[in-house]
Parts: sequence; C-alpha cells; structure tokens
Amino acid sequence: MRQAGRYLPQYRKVREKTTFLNLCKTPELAAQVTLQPIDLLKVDAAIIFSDILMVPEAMGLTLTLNEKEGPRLFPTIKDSSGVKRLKIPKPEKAYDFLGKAMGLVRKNLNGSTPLIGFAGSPWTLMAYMVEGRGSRDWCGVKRMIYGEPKKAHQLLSKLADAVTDSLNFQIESGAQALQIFDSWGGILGPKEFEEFSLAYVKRVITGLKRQGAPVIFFAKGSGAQLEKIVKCGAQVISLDWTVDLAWASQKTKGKVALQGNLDPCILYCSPQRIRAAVKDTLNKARNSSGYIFNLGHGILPDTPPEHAKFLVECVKKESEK
Ligand code: 1CP
Repeated sequence: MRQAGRYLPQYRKVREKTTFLNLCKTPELAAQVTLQPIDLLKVDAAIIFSDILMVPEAMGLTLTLNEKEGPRLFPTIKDSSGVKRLKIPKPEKAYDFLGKAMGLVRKNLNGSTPLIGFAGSPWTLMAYMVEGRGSRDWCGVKRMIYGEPKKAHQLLSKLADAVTDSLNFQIESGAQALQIFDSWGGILGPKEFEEFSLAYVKRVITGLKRQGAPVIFFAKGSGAQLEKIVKCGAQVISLDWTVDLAWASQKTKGKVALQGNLDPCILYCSPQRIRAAVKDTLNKARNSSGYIFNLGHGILPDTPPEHAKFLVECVKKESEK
C-alpha cells in the first residue's frame, strides 16, 4: 500500500530532481521507483507508480501537488456544466506514459514478480473533484449527493466510464491484477455507500476485459458493509485495521479472498511488536478463502525503511509456519 514513496531515501533522491507529476509522467523514472520496493523490501508484487488523480486530470481538471498541502484539483465540479465539460479520455493518448512505464516494469521483472495496475473508485475520485482536495468532513460532496443526487449520478456515471477505460488500458499494457481504491467510501452511510459508491464499482468491474487478472477492491472504512461488498464482483476484498479479519474470513468464506489489514502505525514500533502484530494478523486470516498480507492503508512518510523491510521478512517467515 503506497510501497513506493517518501519513506524510502532512494525515492526521495529521484523525487528531489523533479515534480511528482513529472515523475509519474516520465516512464523511465516511474518504472525506476516502481521497482525500488521490489529490490529493497522484496515484496511479492509491484504496483505501478502513478496516482488515482491522473484520471480527473485526463478528464480536463488541473492537478497540482505540493509537499505541504497535498494534491489540489481545479476548477472544482459545482454544477451540470462542470460535469458536461469533463472529457472521457482516450486511454492510449491520455495515459501513454503509464502504458510505457508498465511495459518497462514488466520487461525488468521478467516474469519474476506480478505487476498491479490501479484506479480510484468513481466515488473517491468524485469526492476529490467536488472538494478540490482532501477534506476533513467532505461537506461539499455530501451536499451534492443529498441535495442534488441527479447531478452526482451524472458525474459518477462519467467517472465509471473513464475508470473502466483506464483499467482496461492497464490490462492491455501489462497489469496482471487490478486494485480499485475506495479510500473515502467509509464517510458514507450504508444506503449512500450502496447507491453512490458500490453501484459504480460494480459497473466498473462489469466493464473490465480482465483476461484472468483478479480485481482487488479496497474498502477503506467500509468494513460494516462487508456483506454487500462481497457481491461487487471483485475476487479480493482489501480491508483496513478496524475490521477483525477472523470475523471477515467467516463472512466471506467461499466467496472472495481477503487482503489487509495491519495498521501502518505498527511500523513505528520495535521488531518484536511488529512480529507480534504480524502473527496475530496471519492467525486471524487462517480460515479465509485465500489471503494476501498487506497494510490496512498507505505506508506513512516517516516510517523507518528498515522496519518495512523487517515486516516483509517477518510475513514470509511466519506464513511458512
Ligand atoms: O510528494 C510526493 O512524492 C507524493 C506523495 C504521493 C505518492 C508517493 C502521492 C500524492 N501519490 C503517491 C503514489 C500513489 N498514490 C500510489 C503509488 C503506488 C504505490 O502504492 O507504491 C498509489 C497506489 C496511490 C493511490 C492514491 N492516491 C490513493 C488511494 C490509496 C490511499 O492512500 O487511500 C489516494 C487517496 C491518492 C491521493 C493522493 N495522492 C497523493 C497524496 C498525498 C494523496 C492523499 C491526499 C489526501 O487525501 O489528503
């Protein structure tokens, strides 16, 4: 989960010389930082270095990213004319850099490690496009779904098409699994989650030409909706640490595999503490129908890299037992 990033000195070295957007859009550099955690941590999968906000940018919004403020999108979507102005990008053109970076990564990995492609869920992208940035309470986007649901559905429908196209393009470019990040589904009530998030995730998954590639759905903060989420069409459900994996295994047995769900803050602690948390997580997942160890959310920028390395070694050792 954000395994390439600022906590790695090797990433910071590449990033010092260029902007984040330039890094994403220069295939050689994007490939280089994608491969760093494979070499340094020995993780079992590569995830292409990009960002979920590349799709809104390709649809016509301006994306900026500065270190202190995080990403910004403008103009924000306020009304139907804002929705109408959004383009459905032609993936070969809009994400040419991404396709090339994936080609380079696949060539370098030479079959040894699988490559994951990804996108934000339509709902999570809509939240950023209406607010223009990450938000504490997401009032603007909530006002739209409660007050002007028709407008929200117009936007989500367009986003579902753009996300489907982006993921299909990534499959064609070499992705061997796809992950859909619904980072902000958890701010919604159960009914709204189904109507504004899950319905569009289902639509995206239905539109995929997967060619056997499994789909992983990351349901941040939405553990309470697990029974509905199981039916979204994904082969794997990725959970955060607020969900008990033993409970989730029981609910999903025979239906989907699970991924997750260690709190990334564990990585601030001692190796002993990390090992205990890994053992506990693996133990809770032992009755699931397939399991992929992961963090429950993105690795934090001040994580000691040697702790991340220890985590990977520990997971490999403990899961052999
Ligand atoms: O300054 C820097 O160098 C930029 C920091 C950074 C990085 C390393 C951003 C800005 N994005 C990324 C890469 C990234 N983003 C990856 C790379 C692959 C990997 O995992 O190694 C992935 C998969 C993402 C996905 C992403 N971007 C999500 C979904 C997952 C999640 O964390 O919930 C989200 C919500 C974003 C938006 C985003 N991009 C960047 C930041 C700081 C944020 C969060 C902004 C916020 O909500 O406040």
